[in-house]
Amino acid sequence: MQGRLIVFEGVEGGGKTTQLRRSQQWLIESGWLELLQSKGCIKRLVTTREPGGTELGRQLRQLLLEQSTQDPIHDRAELLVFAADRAQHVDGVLRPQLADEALILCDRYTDSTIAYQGYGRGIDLTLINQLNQIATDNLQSDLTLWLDLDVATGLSRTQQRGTVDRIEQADLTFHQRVQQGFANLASRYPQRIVRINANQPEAVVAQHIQATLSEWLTHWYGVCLPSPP
Ligand code: T5A
Repeated sequence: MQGRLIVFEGVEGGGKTTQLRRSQQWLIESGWLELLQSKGCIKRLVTTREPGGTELGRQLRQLLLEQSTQDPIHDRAELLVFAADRAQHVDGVLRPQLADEALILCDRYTDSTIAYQGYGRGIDLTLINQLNQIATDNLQSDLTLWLDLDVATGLSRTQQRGTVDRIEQADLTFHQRVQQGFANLASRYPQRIVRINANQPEAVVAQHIQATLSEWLTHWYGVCLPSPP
C-alpha cells in the first residue's frame, strides 16, 4: 500500500506538539495501528518535525531559534535555512519512509514557511512556493491539521514555559500576520487542510483530531475500527 504524510500546523503554542504526541498514543491504544498493519496498509508509524527532523536539521534548528544580537539572521537567509532543513528532511526521512509504507505524523511543514516567511516576514509568496517545490521535490502533505488558536493565548502559553525563542520573540502583529496566513491557506486548500478549533481543552481538541484521523484513514485505506460493544 502507500505511506501517508499527516502534518500538524499553527501559530506558536497552538498545541501541535501536545496533539501530535496524543495522536501517536491514540493510534496505538485505539487499535488503529494494529489494524492498518494487519491489513497490510502501512508498516509503521513515524513521528518527526521541522525544523530538526534530521541530524543536519537539529543543527540548523539551533541556528534558527537561538537569539543572536550580534549578527541577526536576515529574512532571506532565514528562508533558505528552513528550505535546507526541509530538503534534508524530505530526502533523508519523509520520502524513504513513505516509500516504505509508513504513516508519518510531522510537526510543521511547507505551510509554516508560507505563513511565517511569507505572511509574517513579507517575502514574496511566489518565490516561497517555488522554493518549497525545490525543497520538497513536490512532496505535499496528504492531510494538514491546522490548530487554529487565538495568537495571544498561544504566546502566553509559550511564555509560561520560561524560555522564548528568536521567532516567538517577534511582535504580536507578526504573529497575527502568520495566523492570517494559515487562515488563507485553509480556505485556499480545503481538500488537504482541516481546521481544528484549538481554543478548547486539550482533551476536546484531541477528540476532534481523532474523529478527523478516523475519517481520513478510512477514506485512504478502506478499513475502519469495529465499533465498541
Ligand atoms: N518556522 C518553522 C518557520 O518560521 N518557518 C518554517 O518553515 C518552519 C518549519 C519552530 C519555529 O520555527 C518557525 C515556527 C516556530 O516559530 P518550535 O519550537 O517547533 O519552533 O515551535 P512550535 O512548533 O511553535 O512549538 P511550540 O511548542 O511553541 O508550540 P506547539 O507545539 O504548538 O505547542 P505545545 O504543544 O508545545 O503546547 C504549548 C503549551 O500549551 C499547553 C501545553 O501543555 C504547553 O505547555 N497546551 C494547552 N493548554 C491549554 N489548553 C490546550 N488545549 C493546550 N494544548 C497545549
